[in-house]
Amino acid sequence: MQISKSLKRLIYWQLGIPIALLSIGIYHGLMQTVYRAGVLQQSAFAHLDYYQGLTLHGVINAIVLTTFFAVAFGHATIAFYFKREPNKVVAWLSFWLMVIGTGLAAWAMLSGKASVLYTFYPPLKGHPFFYLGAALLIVGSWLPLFDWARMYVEWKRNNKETKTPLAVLGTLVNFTIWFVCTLAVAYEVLVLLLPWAMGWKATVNVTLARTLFWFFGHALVYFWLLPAYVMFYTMLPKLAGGKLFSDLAGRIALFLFLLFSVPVGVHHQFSDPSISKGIKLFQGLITYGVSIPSFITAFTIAASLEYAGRRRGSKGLLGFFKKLPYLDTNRYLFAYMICGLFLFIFGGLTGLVNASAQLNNVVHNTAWLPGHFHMTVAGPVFLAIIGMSIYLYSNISGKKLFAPRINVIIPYLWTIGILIFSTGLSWGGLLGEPRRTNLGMTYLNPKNELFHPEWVPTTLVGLAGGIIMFIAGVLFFVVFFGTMFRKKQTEGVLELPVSEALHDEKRIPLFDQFKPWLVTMAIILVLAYTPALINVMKNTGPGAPRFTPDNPVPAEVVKEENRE
Ligand code: HAS
Repeated sequence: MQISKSLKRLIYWQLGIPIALLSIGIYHGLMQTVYRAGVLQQSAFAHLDYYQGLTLHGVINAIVLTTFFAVAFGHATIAFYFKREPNKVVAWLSFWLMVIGTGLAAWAMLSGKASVLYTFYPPLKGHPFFYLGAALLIVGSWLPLFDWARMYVEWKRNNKETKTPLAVLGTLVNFTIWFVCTLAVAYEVLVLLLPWAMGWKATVNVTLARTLFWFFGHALVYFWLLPAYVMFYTMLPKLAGGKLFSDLAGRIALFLFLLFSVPVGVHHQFSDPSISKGIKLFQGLITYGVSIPSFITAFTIAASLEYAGRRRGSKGLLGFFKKLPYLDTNRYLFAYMICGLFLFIFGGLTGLVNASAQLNNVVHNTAWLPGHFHMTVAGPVFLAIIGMSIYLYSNISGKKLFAPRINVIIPYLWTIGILIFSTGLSWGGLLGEPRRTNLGMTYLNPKNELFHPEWVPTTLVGLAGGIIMFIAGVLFFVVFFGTMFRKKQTEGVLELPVSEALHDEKRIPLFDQFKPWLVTMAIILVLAYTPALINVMKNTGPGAPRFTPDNPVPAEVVKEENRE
């Protein structure tokens, strides 16, 4: 499909800016493994502090890259399936808000004034521009939803009996989750953190801020995941040479995400004393609920791959695995997606461990956690993002891929890196190795009385994985920017692989409308969060003053009468 120059330019910038920033994000990822393995035994390297680097790593990779990509991919998906372009004024306004927000936050982080990590927990205080930047990035990313929803309503009016394309459904579900969950973090940032960071308020309610953050924080992970799921359902079966096993299974999975993605945030607060056990149990159970759509996906995609393999003449129970196009340079998206799915088997299993309150006691705040989330967000999510970024860019620009053979091995190299890296972290986590700690300063420094020799092998394994991931990342930049600097060979078009369904079930109205699901979502949210918020307000404790990351003493003394 031909698209306008304006939409092409918008998509280029929305993919190009975060990928350029990713170079900083990936560098700081490598540095994390270096500090943690005790190779560096200092608080800063090249004038960048450990926590400053960790903040840049988390914010760029997990917030900026993922949000820009979700919007760019959303524009591409909606335009492709509706054969109409989104409103350009709205789309560009959204883009500029996101760019300005990113610029403000990047300035605060690079100047060392916001080393508060991507969760920006108070009482650690960042520069007000950091919070303002985050708010603008989020508000900017809301705008396209309203325009896409308008396009959907118009399309539906003329296509009452046609099933909404699965990719469109996935995009709308994802941005609805995003809109709902970001309301809480917008409140946290604008009402609690900004006035406190500006010095207008002396103290902040830490417990409330954390609870609002996690209302957003777990749904955030599904906002990262769903663009990848859209690709798994609507593109992967076609790329594998087969069909999607069941279209209805995809719809059910997506609507279940709408119900269960948000009301589970308390599972990040199992150790917070301000929330009672009953609420933790309830949200823990719903957390198992939110894994159901991923189990549905695992079986549906596995069945689709089996169908593809059998079509190509595979024999035996698992023979189909041998017939898949793992190294086909023309279908390189397959490689990016299958590697992501493979990693997600382990990412999902470790998530199920975290969700049990008892097991969570063992792993909370240990290196196990980054072990888990590098097999999720740095697994299926990251691989889908970089694979699709290069695919969209080369198709829309009409430029042939630079170094296609290298391109197809990048996901495998990355997967080997992640498997080694996450093994080191998970193993270390079970031995009590803390996360978010510059281990080289103390625990991994043999001269220090806190030296922990049992964490030497675990962090060295992490370092080995980190180096392999870094090499894969550099190769990706070579391919992406190599393609960008090539001459245009053909007229660029917006084309996406489209999988037919093997079982294309007839339209069931319940699975083709939003209203009943939105109402149910609201009911579950009220049930899960009203008691949690009542608890939090009851057990708040004294307000906290401002702290900086380098000092255990508050930045200034707060008089008793100014505490809230
Ligand atoms: Fe999580 C913490 C529980 C999924 C990301 N998670 C985190 C954090 C991040 C994160 C970033 O309950 C840290 C936050 C922080 O900084 O503190 N998580 C879960 C559960 C799931 C889950 C139950 N997480 C994700 C996803 C993420 C993500 C997805 C990013 C995208 N997580 C937790 C909990 C915590 C947590 C607690 C808090 C812990 C604490 O103490 O702080 C589930 O959604 C997982 C379900 C997934 C599955 C896997 C299905 C498998 C599939 C692959 C099939 C493969 C095929 C291919 C077909 C059941 C779909 C085969 C091909 C071959 C070649 C073999």
